[in-house]
Amino acid sequence: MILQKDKKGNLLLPQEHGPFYIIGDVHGCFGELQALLLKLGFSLTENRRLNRYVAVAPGNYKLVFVGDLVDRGPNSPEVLRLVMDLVEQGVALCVSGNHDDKLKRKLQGHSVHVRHGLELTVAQLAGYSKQFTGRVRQFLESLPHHIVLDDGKLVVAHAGLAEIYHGQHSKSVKQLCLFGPTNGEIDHLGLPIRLDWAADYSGSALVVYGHTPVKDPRWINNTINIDTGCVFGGMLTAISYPDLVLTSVPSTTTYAQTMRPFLEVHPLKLRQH
Ligand SMILES: [Mn+2]
Repeated sequence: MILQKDKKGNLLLPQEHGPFYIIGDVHGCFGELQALLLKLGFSLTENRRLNRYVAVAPGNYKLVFVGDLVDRGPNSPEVLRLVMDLVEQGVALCVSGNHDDKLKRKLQGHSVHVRHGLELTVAQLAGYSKQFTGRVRQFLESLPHHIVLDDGKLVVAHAGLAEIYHGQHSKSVKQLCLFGPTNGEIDHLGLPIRLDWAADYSGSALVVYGHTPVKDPRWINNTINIDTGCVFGGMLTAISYPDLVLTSVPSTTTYAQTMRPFLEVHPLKLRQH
């Protein structure tokens, strides 16, 4: 696979037409990720001699992860190992989520608040070699904040992205991709108030994203949120592209309590597929 970047380093893969399976926030739910990949028809083995996972995709499908591979869940290091191996093998692409970005800064030696599940990831990584954490740091540093696929018809960004920023690269676009727009205010739980960019979206590209847990995958305009809160006791969801079929596996247990309630899907805004 040729990774094309524009002059400013943003990842463009317009020649990649799919088909894809795009996967929502995993947050260290390794067992559920394995179960979802099996359900999608991937075969997954571990080559112990090379210490690598090997996946064989059904047909010519590739995986695209919307980010937030880590934190809160039971096994972030193995999720990282698997996704890193699949990206190396050309079977998967991945964009950065806000949790991945924070782990990257932690591994780079920056001072970050170790909370919101990062404390679990740090403890889990303590059982791994320095070589492995170095590989994780390099991998996280390589992740784009969004990717443009299929001649611009598909955009994947962790928190979604308004059309005017598709293919753009700047510090503020990166912030939007990782966190989504906020209005600068704090709610009663002390969390930033998130604005619903998707409600105003009228772009022609399909935008697939995660970040804000929803009870069911949420279509609004030409966007879909597939973060169905696996780590919070929901489901891990994939959407196929271009045929837009949803596949989910339930989480085994509630690994973390969400401070925000899951967003309910507004029936009038539901798009049927
Ligand atoms: Mn998340």
